[in-house]
Amino acid sequence: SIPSESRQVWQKFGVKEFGGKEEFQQEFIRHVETTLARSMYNCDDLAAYQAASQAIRDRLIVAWNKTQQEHTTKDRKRVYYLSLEFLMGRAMDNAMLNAGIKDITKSGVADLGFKIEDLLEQEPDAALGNGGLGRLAACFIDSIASTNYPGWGYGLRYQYGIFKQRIVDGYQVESPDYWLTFSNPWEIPRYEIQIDIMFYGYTRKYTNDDGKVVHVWEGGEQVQAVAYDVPVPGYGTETTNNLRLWASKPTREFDFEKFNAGDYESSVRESQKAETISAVLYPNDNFYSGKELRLKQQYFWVAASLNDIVRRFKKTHRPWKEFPDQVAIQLNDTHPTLAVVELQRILIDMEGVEWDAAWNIVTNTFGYTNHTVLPEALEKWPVPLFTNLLPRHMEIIYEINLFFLQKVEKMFPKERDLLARVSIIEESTPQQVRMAYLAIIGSHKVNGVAELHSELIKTTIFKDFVTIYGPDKFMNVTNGITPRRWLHQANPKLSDLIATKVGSYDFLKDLNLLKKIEPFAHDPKFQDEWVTIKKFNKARLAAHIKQSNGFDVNVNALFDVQVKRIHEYKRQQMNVFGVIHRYLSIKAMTEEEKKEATPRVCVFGGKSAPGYYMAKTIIKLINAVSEVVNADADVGDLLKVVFIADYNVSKAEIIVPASDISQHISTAGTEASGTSNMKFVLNGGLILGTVDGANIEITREVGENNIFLFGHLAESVEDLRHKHRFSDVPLDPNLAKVFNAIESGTFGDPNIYGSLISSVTGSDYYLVSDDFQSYLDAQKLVDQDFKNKDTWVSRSITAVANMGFFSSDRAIDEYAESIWNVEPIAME
Ligand code: Z16
Repeated sequence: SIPSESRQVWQKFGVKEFGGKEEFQQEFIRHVETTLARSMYNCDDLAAYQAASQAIRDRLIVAWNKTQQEHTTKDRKRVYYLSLEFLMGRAMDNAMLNAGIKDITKSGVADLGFKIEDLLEQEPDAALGNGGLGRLAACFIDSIASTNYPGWGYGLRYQYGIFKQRIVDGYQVESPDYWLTFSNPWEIPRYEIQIDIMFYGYTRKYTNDDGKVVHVWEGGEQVQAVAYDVPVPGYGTETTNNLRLWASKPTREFDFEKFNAGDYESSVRESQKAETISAVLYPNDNFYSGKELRLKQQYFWVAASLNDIVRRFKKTHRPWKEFPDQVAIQLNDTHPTLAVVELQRILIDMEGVEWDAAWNIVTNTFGYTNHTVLPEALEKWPVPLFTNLLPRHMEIIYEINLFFLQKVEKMFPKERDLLARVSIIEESTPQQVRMAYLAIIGSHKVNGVAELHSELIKTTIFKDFVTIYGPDKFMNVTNGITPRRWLHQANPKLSDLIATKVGSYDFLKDLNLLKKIEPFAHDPKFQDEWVTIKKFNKARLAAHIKQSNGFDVNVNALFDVQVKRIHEYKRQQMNVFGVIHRYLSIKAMTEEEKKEATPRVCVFGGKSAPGYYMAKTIIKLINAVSEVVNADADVGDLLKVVFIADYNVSKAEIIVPASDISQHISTAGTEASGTSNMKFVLNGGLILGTVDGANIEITREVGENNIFLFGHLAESVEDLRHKHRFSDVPLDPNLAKVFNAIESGTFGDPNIYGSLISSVTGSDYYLVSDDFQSYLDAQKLVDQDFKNKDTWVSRSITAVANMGFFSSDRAIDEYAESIWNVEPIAME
């Protein structure tokens, strides 16, 4: 630490946050001329983006330093959000808005000859996630900072984010997303924070001088974890939290030996192998694939994070039993479940804590969030693979399981089957480690992400654990979204309009204040402004479509949007079948009837996992339908079909504010929550959806007149599936017409769609046929209601006014209060 006489010099020259426009410009030019070694003669948009982001970065770092110092000094409990995905999107606009410096920078760069919008476009998305789960993590860390909680995110610094999607001949083609081509101004490399991580090797035990049995794990391969810190600025607060992402690097020892022996090539190969651990994000959403590299990623990230957390705790010199008073760790899905085992290992093997005391600490530290009930998404690792990669962890899991099963047997001595059902080890060939069970047993709270979903996990996949632990261990925290990005940033005009009625921008911190616009739902002037903004946002999307797809869409048409990962359970196939049905209806219309019809633009977007054949077929069908429909002169403006390639966070910011209707039409009981449903409604679009996930709570908040619901309820799904399996269920007649059109070659070679059609005509697992008529009825209602502009806009306003509950700030407060037991720290 610095001697006190030197501190004065430090204080005199300590970096301050820039205040006004001129200070920003000074910093901007300094970065152009020194950081980038350029000048006003060769500064293009990219260089200007880089210079502006450097200036903003400096400001964030000042606030980051101050926050971290404050949190360390106050020494209160912190929360750590462990997520294998953080789907952050772009950082610059968010940083400016949260720090309240957008006006300064905007006019600052304008004076220097640049448009801020052009600079923002230069930034690549940080696309370190697949979909809802990753974006939720991004919204959560924004809320944790904005509500002044001391909290860090921990994740992996993938060199390749989710793949980029192009459409070639109607098919999805993937290419790598190497997003770090230009240095990333939003990260601070911490080369000094290096943590050794081991894989493989063997275990051995010995009795030490005190007669204690000590377990050692040794002889494995080593890699190093290097920290990269991403500042997370809160909105309207100086609090700037940290997202720490780990990158894998070879350890020095590991290449030295071979290098010295002259075997340069293989020494380099070894080091490249180490770097592959954090190289690429697995591109599956709601699907588990048991690859060894994925388990390596999980352990690498978990071990580095826990080492970091434990090191920070040890600096406080508290006894171990106080660990849960200082540390809360949230497991975002089962991906970080190894953390439970790793903490137990650190405590018993490295720190000499007794098993029971250690296990108490562990279970009081962790909370586990479940995001799905789909069986194909639940992680199970084959015991042989696990034992080979992490031998000591496997031993500890056996111990955890043994103690747990002994407890269960004592509680329910007569229930022999129960033990097999709840065992962490599934007795299959090979045996499997059930990660969700391990996460439940290792946590003090387990939560689902919307009410229905939280009920479902208690009555289906985790039923036995409710019997064992009682219902209090299981709870619901309905997901939320950050209104900063999803209203203020994506839809600045709407945010400004709302502010005129609320009287300030306070609704961005207290979203329930949106209620204040409800009295204006029928106010003609307010309605007018509302409609004008929606039209502006539709025109902005239309311009994007023109640029990316090459054709015009009518902004007066109803914009009907379904953008999300492509998955059979999300039922994009039902949507496109509905579009075909609409097309066939239009073809059968008289000119008189056409005048009465509501024109539609059907927008699709989303990525398929590269190996997901059925999802890829759905994309192909959407594009085939788009080609035929858009070129059909009989149809004209009545129907346009658009597939927007490479759907990502920054595209969502353009698409979401432009919807009149968005579709959230999963088979009831399959979508845990959904979060884009919240984003669309917050931006004045209405939902066409099933009684599933958060749609149910959105209905409760906005009122059932302001949402279009259809389809069977979750409670009927099992029976319906049973009927399909054991009897002949006739195909819905309208769907039959659609299939006839496809099979007769209306959309090209019908063979392409054979398996897609037979998935419905066969077992129809997702109940497309069962829900189809109800879906068409709801669509018809949408068409009719959209013609009544007055009621439509008042419904839109009323819906937005009642969306306060869906702020991720509310979700974070619930986690903080009932799971983490952490409190906000006001900055001094
Ligand atoms: C994911 O995005 C989700 C669940 C899951 O098990 C894995 C992934 Cl990658 C999604 C849910 O499907 C969605 O309903 C939910 O809103 C989201 O997680 C956030 O909870």
